[in-house]
Amino acid sequence: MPDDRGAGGHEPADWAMGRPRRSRPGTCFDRAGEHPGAGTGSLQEIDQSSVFEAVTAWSQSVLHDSKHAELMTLTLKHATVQRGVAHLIFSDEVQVLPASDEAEASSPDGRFGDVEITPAEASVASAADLIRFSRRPTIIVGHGAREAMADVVALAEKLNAPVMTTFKAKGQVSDAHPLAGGVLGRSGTPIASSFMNEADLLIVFGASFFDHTGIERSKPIILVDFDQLALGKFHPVTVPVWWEIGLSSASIFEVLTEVIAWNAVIAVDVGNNTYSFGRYFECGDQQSVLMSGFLGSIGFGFPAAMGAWAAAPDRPIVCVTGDGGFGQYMGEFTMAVKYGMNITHTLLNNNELGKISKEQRAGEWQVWQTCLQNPNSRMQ
Ligand SMILES: Cc1ncc(C[n+]2csc(CCOP(=O)(O)OP(=O)(O)O)c2C)c(N)n1
Ligand SMILES: [Mg+2]
Repeated sequence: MPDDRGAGGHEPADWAMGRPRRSRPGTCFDRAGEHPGAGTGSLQEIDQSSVFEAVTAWSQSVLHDSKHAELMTLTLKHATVQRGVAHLIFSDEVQVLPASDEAEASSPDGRFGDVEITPAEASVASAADLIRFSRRPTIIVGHGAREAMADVVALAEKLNAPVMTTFKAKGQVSDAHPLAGGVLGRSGTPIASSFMNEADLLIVFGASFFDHTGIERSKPIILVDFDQLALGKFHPVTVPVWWEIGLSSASIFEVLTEVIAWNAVIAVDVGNNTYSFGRYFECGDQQSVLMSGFLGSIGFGFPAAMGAWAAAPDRPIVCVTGDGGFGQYMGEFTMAVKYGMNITHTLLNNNELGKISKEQRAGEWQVWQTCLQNPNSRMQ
């Protein structure tokens, strides 16, 4: 087996990191395939392409004069986009060939379109109506929601709705959480099935309707999934919502555009969060924006908001930062509390210095030392 790096050393992991969370490339490398002795019935000769056809999303033979780096790139692209196994077949002769000096590895940059999925307004409106008129909404999460649990739990708390999981999603919500309903279905708990019986609306995130789970299909169901095929796969659901579970920055700033006061002073920081603000927030003509000159200093946002609070006592003060930038001046919070500063802070927490990760990827470096461990505390 060849080393599992692309020519030039881009590991498949780099691709995974450059992609949305849901996509994990599955790549597979195989020996044999097309070689000079092919067709002569030589030892262990099998037609690899046919054997693998049924179980791979994509399969290619690598020949001695193939564009090796490009094939590797395409393999990772297929694995990522099609979310299946992409397969390269190497004959013995090819796998020992030295890479040509001109062979250049590519990176994920420029090879994928933006895949952020914004749900259709009509779907969101129908889902919101159902939620508004339900008395006992109940949330069911599957494995597909594993990386969006903070948002799901926040929704559960807002609706005061129990959260049950499929068996595969066990542990995605802590059993110590007051709204945790445990596992649903054949491996589940009696309390979960009683929640299911009592529910007048099921809000399902990233779960397949596998029999084992026993989601009651006759109930009104809102189903959210990024996979169009998973929406209503086995039977119709009341409101299928095609959406990448979790919040997109576009949707956050769309909401902020609606809720931030017409005459607010808005202090922003530096980082991806700020670029998203620039791209998606729509300013009114009486709002003022404060930002660090040349987007120079992270940590600017919160102290700037405090300054604005002192300078413009009659105006609402809003602050938008990332977790990295806010963390730099988190101690200032004590001063804001001391003087009762009425500042509305929107913190876009991605547990990383997101802009730096992005720059590292753009420079074709490994992403390193950019993840953040944020304190898990409620401030009052
Ligand atoms: C004082 C200072 N330190 C470091 C930097 C380099 N820098 C620019 S953006 C950024 C990351 C900001 O992370 P975060 O606030 O979490 O925002 P995100 O990009 O994740 O939205 C850093 C460290 C800087 N501009 N200023
Ligand atoms: Mg961040």
